[in-house]
Amino acid sequence: MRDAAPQTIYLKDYTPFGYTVEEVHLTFDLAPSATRVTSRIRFAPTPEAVDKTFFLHGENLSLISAKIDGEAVKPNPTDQGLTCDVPNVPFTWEAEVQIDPAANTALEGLYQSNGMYCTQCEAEGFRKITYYPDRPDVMSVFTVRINGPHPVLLSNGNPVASGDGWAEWHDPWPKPAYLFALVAGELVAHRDTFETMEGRKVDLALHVRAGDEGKCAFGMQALKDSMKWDEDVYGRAYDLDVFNIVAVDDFNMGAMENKGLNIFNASAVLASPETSTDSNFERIEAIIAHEYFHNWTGNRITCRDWFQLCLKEGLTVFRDSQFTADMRSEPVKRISDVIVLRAHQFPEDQGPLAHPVRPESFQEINNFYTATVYEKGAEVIRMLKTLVGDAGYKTALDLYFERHDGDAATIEDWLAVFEEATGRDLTQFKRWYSQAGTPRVAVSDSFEDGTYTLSFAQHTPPSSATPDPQAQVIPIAVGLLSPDGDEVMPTQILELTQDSQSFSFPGLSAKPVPSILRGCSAPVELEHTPDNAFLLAHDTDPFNRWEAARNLAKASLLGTITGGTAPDGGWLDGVAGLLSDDTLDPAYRGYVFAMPGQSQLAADLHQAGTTPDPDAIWAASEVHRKALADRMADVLPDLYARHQVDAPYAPDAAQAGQRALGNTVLSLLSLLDGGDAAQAQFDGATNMTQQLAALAYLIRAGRGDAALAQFEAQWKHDRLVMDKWFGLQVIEADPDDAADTAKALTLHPDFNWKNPNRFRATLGTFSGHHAGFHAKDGSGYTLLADWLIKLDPVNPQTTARMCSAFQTWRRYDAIRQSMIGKELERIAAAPNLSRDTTEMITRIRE
Ligand code: 0A1
Ligand code: ZN
Repeated sequence: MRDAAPQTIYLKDYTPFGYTVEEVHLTFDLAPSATRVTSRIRFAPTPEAVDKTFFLHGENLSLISAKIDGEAVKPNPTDQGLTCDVPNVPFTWEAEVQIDPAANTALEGLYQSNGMYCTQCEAEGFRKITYYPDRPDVMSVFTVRINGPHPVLLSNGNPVASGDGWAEWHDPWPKPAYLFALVAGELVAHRDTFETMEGRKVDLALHVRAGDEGKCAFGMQALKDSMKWDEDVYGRAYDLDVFNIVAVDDFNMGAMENKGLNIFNASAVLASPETSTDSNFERIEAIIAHEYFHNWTGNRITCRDWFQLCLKEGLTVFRDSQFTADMRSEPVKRISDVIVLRAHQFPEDQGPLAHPVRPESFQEINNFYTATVYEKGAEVIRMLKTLVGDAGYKTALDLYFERHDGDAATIEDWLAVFEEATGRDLTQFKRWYSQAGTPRVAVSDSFEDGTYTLSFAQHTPPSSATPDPQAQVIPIAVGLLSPDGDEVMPTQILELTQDSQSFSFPGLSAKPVPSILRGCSAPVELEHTPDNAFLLAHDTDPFNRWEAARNLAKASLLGTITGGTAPDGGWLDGVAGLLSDDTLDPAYRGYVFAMPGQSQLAADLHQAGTTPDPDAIWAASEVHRKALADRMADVLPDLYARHQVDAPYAPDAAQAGQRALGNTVLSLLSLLDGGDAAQAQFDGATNMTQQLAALAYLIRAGRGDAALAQFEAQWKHDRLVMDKWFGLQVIEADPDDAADTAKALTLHPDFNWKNPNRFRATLGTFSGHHAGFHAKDGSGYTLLADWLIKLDPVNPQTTARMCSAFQTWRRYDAIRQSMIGKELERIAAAPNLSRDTTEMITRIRE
């Protein structure tokens, strides 16, 4: 139910809880609609506390009884929990509550998924399980007893004892309630062991539904690789005797780092060559690493309050990206991270949902698990490391772990260890945490008497989140090339700290060609027209070489969109050359070919003051693909043949790169042969990467029907593969058909809209089909709004996240804006709209 008036919470209002929680004992008597939760919690008043209010959060709980030191008490219910008169000395609080997991479709708190019980407590789900000070700065030691007729009964920490129908767990590490977890059900385990560098033998288990046993081996290996990597690179060892992972079909996010009991969306952990693509494998490896790395960055050191979310998320994303770069290819990982940053974080930072990496207010914290907190949060740490160097970073991190182990910390604590470890003043750098908006950096240059000068001017567009942005510290990695293509100055880091600043490079015999912002050394946008054709041919920095190809493609596409010009010959020659250059990593070449996404082009047009026309963007993208296929027609069959993998399938970077390039080539070939090669690949495919890519190109070639039916018959039993089947039809539909395709799929008997994965596969994918979603007649907007209104009462969190599809609405023409405006109004007016969705729609409409 909607709160009477949604409350805004401010960082500046932070006050500590007036009590410490010395220990927590929980007993669960599981029953689908009437689970009893009994809590026994030892509280002690904090002598120095200013606010002694004894307030416990609680939502949707039926209080059966409450006692203090064994005496029945009558607490006072409030909107969001209860208050109670308590003694001014340590005391024991006992409560029994009843909850209804079977009716919990929001998937927050204790809920059921296919009959199995599981929990999701981050951010504020624990209050739906029992009365508790549900805030991250309250940390305690939990002992949990689960009573239920289920073969598998799991909670955090180490197993203490178990018998028929019960199990007891004890977690010795103090933790906030958001890291609590419980799982009960009929699950099968894939087991292994790991010995830590401290000599601890850890029993590892991945618990899955019967039938999924064959999809566990990769996730288990990824876990062991992560455990080893965190020891080798960060010196961090695991600290319990067991580590459990559970796969769940119904889950709002990717996964959750609960202490010793990570709970995963099945799509983020289950993998087999037949059912998962190479990209799925890579994503799974990264998410397993991410959740595991949280054990130190998030769990051992947690956040003081939810405003500090980037403290754990930015750092853990940064760590998982380092891991992937080490396991696979560093340049390829950097390119794919930057693509994600630009596609998701930049639009957020440049639209109505803009907020600082550390926000200063919120209504619903679930709405702040954003690309800004996660991805920009990781970029900020990457810049910090660039500025202080590898050794400074290591010293600072060691100090962070040593000083703050067991703490609920803040960004101030984090920056302080860097200041102490390196002697650097980070006052100005801290603006990266407090200012919203993507800085824009204009570049100009000159050359005189052998001295080359580069000048930069930075400017962050003001927003309602940050009306008066100040200059940031921007590390700009620069290299210089001679006119004949040799590198005359290897990468140097220039520190831009002023609004405008110049840097000089003497002793050069000719004006060099600069390669600026190598490796995307800061999350900024450059205003600069580099010599892209030259850099594509000569740059030594693989990121900027890719960037040059992308800039050429962008300029060519924008020319076609706004002026009807033909695809640029320079781009065609450059890309064709790289695609055939066997000295380059195939995965990298796959990225060099990939053109900017259509929504990215819409952003670029908007930035240049042109209203984007989604149909024109679509058409120009098609023309460019065809032009590249024509340009390479002679070499495609041979390139395709040379990038087939004969060896047995392995999800490693080398094979994945071969397949990625082979499939890129197949996509071009399909534009020339009407899909014959794609049909052959589909018919002979022995793994999902090959099968799904071929299916996509068959749909694009207009001959996908038989293959789609065959695919459905083959994979009907596999829900994760069927998510792909739903999504692929939507994303590969022509713009005119996309809404109808998505709508038809919502009528399919397997469209279970209460399952977030299926909902996202269909409607989330649809909102990412740029020209389809923005169809002229507004049918796309209506379709999404209808479904968001329907989903909101069932699952507010997933609904709210998907509202961001509308965040870029002000880019488009007046007619589209008016149609979207009406849909936003319609959503806002839906009866009992959740706090989550209300906040999102209100901000988007601002
Ligand atoms: N902390 C988890 C993801 C997560 C975030 C929020 C959730 O509910 C609001 C649930 C899970 C991670 O970063 O992996
Ligand atoms: Zn995380």
